[in-house]
Amino acid sequence: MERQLHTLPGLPEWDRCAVMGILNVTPDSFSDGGSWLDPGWAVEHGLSLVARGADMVDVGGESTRPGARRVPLQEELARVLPVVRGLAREGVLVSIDTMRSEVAEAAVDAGARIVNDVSGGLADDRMARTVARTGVPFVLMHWRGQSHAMDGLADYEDVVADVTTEVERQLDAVVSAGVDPARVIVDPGLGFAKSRADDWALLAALDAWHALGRPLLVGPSRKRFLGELLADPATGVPRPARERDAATAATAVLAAAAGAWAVRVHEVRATADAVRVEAALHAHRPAAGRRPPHRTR
Ligand code: PMM
Repeated sequence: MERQLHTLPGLPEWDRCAVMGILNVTPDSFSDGGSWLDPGWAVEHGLSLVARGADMVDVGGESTRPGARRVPLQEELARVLPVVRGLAREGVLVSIDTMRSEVAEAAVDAGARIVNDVSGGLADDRMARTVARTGVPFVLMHWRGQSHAMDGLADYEDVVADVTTEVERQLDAVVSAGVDPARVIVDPGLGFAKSRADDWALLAALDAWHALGRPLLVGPSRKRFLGELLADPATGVPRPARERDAATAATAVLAAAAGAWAVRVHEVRATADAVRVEAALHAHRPAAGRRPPHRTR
């Protein structure tokens, strides 16, 4: 199948799956919490993500790990704004990872060029109108509820059909609120109100997402389904989060091969290399219908 290239207004067009580096300015994110709370360190880390191959940096000030509680608005603003400003000033393409319209708006004012809302506009009913007003691309992730409750919400008849239908519904809602559909990126929300089996089923069916006609972002990085896959065979203890990067890069390649627009990862170098390998292979593949003749000896 020919690969669809998506043009998002205001963003570069990559001829391969793009890489979004993760920068969590939080004390408690599940794999990098506490590492980048100082704004100076956070900006340095964002620049190092770019140096290692990130096409954009996703700055978040509120952990969404399972069980996490909300942080006050002022705290979230204080965490992210100096970092967004510092990275934008250095020319980095910054995405703001937030469920709050106030944070989205202030971050765009500070230089962010993408709003990434893990609730896809459901957590804050002013989000869609705010995004429409700012005119920046919007990552709309599948979401069923806040982190403290989401593990109890992973109940699906058919996870692929249910998640895509719910994302379509979220998409209709944000478009009715004024968001330009050409600026929406969709995301299945791996690990958010999903069992491990649900995550695998969604990854196995990424091709189905092309029916939505929107670019696809996938966020497998260091998530539980990988930790459990790589659990210690003797004890059954999941592989620690920071030792899941090779599996993350492998998953990113599979997402790229399924036509994902971007992958969101903590450790950028391996994934940035891996998506380039995938793109080179794709470019050298004979066009559909022109299979090389079968050789016999
Ligand atoms: N996952 C996390 C946070 N933000 N945003 C998008 N669009 N997709 C994701 O899968 C996603 C996200 C949780 O991971 P983290 O706490 O390590 O950032």
